[in-house]
Amino acid sequence: MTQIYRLHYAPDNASLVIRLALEELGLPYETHLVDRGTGAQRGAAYRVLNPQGLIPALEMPDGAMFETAAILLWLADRHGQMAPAPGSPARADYLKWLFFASNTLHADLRILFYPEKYIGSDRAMRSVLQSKVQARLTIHLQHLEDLAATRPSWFGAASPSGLDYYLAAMMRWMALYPADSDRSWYDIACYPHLRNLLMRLETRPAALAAQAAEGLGATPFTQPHLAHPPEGSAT
Ligand SMILES: N[C@@H](CCC(=O)N[C@@H](CS)C(=O)NCC(=O)O)C(=O)O
Repeated sequence: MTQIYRLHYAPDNASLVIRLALEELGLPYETHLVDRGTGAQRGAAYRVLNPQGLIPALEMPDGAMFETAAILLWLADRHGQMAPAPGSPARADYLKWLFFASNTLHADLRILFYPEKYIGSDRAMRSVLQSKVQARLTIHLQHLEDLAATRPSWFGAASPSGLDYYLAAMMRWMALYPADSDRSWYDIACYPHLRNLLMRLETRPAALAAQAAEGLGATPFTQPHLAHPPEGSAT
């Protein structure tokens, strides 16, 4: 029986990473818009799927999953693509960097995007926090640039991994958000290996499909513009 997945998404949110993976895997899936304009991610109906009220959630025959990296790993293991297989020599390296992307890089990005959740409404305090987190993100990116230079089989290779798309989306968001803040701390030119990875990814059919579905524009990873989605809103 063909599995039908249902992706609960908002344009240009972390659900983009899962859409890219589903497309790359060639899997059939439905989408359901989580309307951020009305705060639907915090509503009771959505919290049945993800009690944290965060996007994405993926419904599957086994139930609903949340956490971007967990979904990526589950899909890769279930469909035998986009990650080194359990037991293979590269698995340990892949896992440690995937978890780094999720619990450090993405977690720090959340501080940059939602400083009020961490330090309250004082603008000066928010600005200090954001500067500190920008410095951390710069170090994280340099570590990933160094990793890409070693050309592992599961990062920046011909066949994309879940980590590739996860990083591409996060670098897109670094270039764009928060839309009302100074983003000069981020310069893709400082990371030539990562830029090559992003250039290759954005020409893939999976990226083209996501661009069309979420209104991401022609160069969504290397020279991104704010999304103009056919439905819903990014923030
Ligand atoms: N750790 C979560 C983070 C997901 C996340 O930050 N989602 C954002 C959108 S990109 C969200 O739901 N933001 C709405 C909010 O924080 O209220 C994951 O990896 O799935």
